[in-house]
Amino acid sequence: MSPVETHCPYCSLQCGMRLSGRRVPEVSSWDEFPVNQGALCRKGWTAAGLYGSRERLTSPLVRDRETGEWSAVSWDVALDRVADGIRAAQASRGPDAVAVFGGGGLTNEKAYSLGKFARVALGTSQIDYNGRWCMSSAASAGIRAFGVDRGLPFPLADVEEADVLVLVGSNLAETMPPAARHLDRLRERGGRVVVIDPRRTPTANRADLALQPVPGTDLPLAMGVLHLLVAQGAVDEDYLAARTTGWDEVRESVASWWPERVERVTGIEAAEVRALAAMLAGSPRVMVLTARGAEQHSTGSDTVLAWINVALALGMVGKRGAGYGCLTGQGNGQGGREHGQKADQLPGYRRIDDPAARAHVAGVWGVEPDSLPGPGRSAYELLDALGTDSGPSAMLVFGSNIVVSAPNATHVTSRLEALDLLVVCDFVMSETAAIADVVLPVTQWAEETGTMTNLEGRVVLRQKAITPPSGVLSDLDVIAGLADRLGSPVPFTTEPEEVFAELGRASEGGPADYSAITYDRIRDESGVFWGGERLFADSFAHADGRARMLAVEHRGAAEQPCADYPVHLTTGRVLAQYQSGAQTRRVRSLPDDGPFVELHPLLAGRLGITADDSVRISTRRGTMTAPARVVTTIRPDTVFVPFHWVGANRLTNDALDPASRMPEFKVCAASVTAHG
Ligand SMILES: Nc1nc2c(c(=O)[nH]1)N[C@H]1C(S)=C(S)[C@@H](COP(=O)(O)OP(=O)(O)OC[C@H]3O[C@@H](n4cnc5c(=O)[nH]c(N)nc54)[C@H](O)[C@@H]3O)O[C@H]1N2
Ligand SMILES: Nc1nc2c(c(=O)[nH]1)N[C@H]1C(S)=C(S)[C@@H](COP(=O)(O)OP(=O)(O)OC[C@H]3O[C@@H](n4cnc5c(=O)[nH]c(N)nc54)[C@H](O)[C@@H]3O)O[C@H]1N2
Ligand code: SF4
Ligand SMILES: [Mo]
Repeated sequence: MSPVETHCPYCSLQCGMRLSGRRVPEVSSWDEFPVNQGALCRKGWTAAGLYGSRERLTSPLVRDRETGEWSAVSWDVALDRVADGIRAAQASRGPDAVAVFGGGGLTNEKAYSLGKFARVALGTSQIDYNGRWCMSSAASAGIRAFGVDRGLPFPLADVEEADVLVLVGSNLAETMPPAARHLDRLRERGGRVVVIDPRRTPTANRADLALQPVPGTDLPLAMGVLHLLVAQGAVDEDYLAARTTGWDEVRESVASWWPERVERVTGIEAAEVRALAAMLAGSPRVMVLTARGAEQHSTGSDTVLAWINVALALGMVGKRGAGYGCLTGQGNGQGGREHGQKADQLPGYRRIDDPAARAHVAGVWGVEPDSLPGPGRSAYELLDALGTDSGPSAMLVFGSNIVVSAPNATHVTSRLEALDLLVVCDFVMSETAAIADVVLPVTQWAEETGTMTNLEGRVVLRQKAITPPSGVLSDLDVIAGLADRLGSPVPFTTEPEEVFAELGRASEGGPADYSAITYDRIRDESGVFWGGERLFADSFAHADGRARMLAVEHRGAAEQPCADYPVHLTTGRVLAQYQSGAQTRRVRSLPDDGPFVELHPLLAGRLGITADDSVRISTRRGTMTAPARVVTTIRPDTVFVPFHWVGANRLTNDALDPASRMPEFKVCAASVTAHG
């Protein structure tokens, strides 16, 4: 049998790979696929490891609440039980008594079906997903500034053509390693790389200028850079006049951000701020890319707007090898936010409160527009409301391990436990599945077909390569089975290519229009970009074709260090683990060293901590202990904990960005002490 061309089960690069084998796939390279050209990171090479795992779920399970015991049941029994629970909840408290929580790792077909299932079969407004914790701040800023949200509005390889690349809060050498080659090529060409991160990461080791700000201060840094660009006469007035609105207010807003003030707020020396501005001022092609370091803040969307203002002021957006982009994170981080699993959204990136959008989508679905619910709660607000008087009493989870990855996780876990019914679809017993009432075992990655939209807006096809074990069904089967039991007014198809065609019709005419994309075209063209390869060359997506420059203000992190909690805590990723670790912690060939606390020798010395000592770290919300890693690469006032294991999120702050509802994963106030 010839190998199947498909894509990695993990991040938004969606590296192409070939799979052979019948029950356990074997990974080999697919050199012709343009995004990664055969390169994979360690997680990609070992992705098949999950198939040998004894922890694979192959039977529906129900848990006895009294004894905590699990029993294996048939699919009919399990789905009947879920449908009964849904009916009971909705009978007493209305359609919104049932919530749905989706994921940015789901294929477009699943995300679309899930959104339709919630609105049509359940009639609930209460649906949102983990992408709210991923790139929602950049999405909200992109929509406001450009009128459309596509993570990178150009192919990733354009990065190589920049003269200066500014990475704000991205550690791509560890989070999308095959992408790091673009940085190397850019530098070989004589271009320069700037990395802004409180830690000197492997990405920063590839930089010509590495700035280490206090966490949560990327916004005033951008203001300071723009202040200097104005002072130096480096802004492109012709571009601003022809292609933007709002420049006067923005110029005014940066007037008082002189470098010494920036230094006081960000901890970056005034001379370094000047060095950055000078580098940008003289460069024909400047590209700014943000990632979670800049975005996962209660000020995240304004921070992105501040950096977009820098790129616009230099006249860079729409120019090849320049501009602004967000490095989306999850496998389908882009497509997952386009087709309706978001609380305020219908397929095609349409708004659920737009009457024309409701009429179009209802027409495709075969229901009355008035039957569709309105917008629901955002991810964290939804979790926070579970089991309360006004919140849902039942929830279905598809593709998220909330217990590990939600902020203020002890509180969130208690909300999950307060539900009358928690249903989790997964292929392993994740920490969230472990507290569910019903666990439904689903097919994974190489066992099923579906499309993903990568960080460039390129729609790619994951093709089924191996036979699933008996006893599992796909998420699409689960959705259709429940819709049927609940007496849905319209049927749900389980054939991915048919679902994709329907998604195309539902998205037609919307901002993210997939109507011209087919599986065949994806196969023939190495993926298809929605909206075209490069956006913004001539105009932006607002009605007048202009970008909006929006003045923002420095507010700072929601929680500032104080006598009791004197250091900044930030969180993030390591190369060998993925997200909540539900998948990668079960791949035996990947190192699973457990969590750690990264801190500077100056801080460690003051606290009497040496390498590998057990450290207790506490915030207003919780405590964890982990071994110390004493490194000179982090700011002395900041500690870092990876979030792939239970613990980090017991500490994190649930303060939300007012526009995107993104929680402040990347900064809170903590105390650190030697433990035991
Ligand atoms: N190995 C691995 N790769 C992944 C993932 C994974 O779990 N593991 N997940 C995927 C997903 S979903 C995502 S969203 C992406 C995320 O990709 P990245 O955004 O690159 O990853 P993070 O580690 O969350 O954050 C990046 C950096 O932000 C820095 N940082 C912390 N606070 C601040 C701040 O206030 N300002 C600035 N400028 N920087 C700050 C951290 O030190 C960290 O090095 O990775 C994707 N790829
Ligand atoms: N402190 C801190 N917390 C964070 C972050 C941070 O930087 N710091 N980052 C945030 C970000 S950017 C993200 S994206 C989230 C991610 O965090 P999670 O939402 O927990 O994401 P995953 O760990 O990918 O969880 C996916 C779960 O669904 C299962 N799964 C995978 N594919 C499928 C599928 O197709 N169908 C079904 N039914 N199940 C599937 C997996 O086995 C796993 O249990 O974490 C957020 N939490
Ligand atoms: S970079 Fe991302 S998509 Fe590529 S192999 Fe690694 S995890 Fe998979
Ligand atoms: Mo993410």
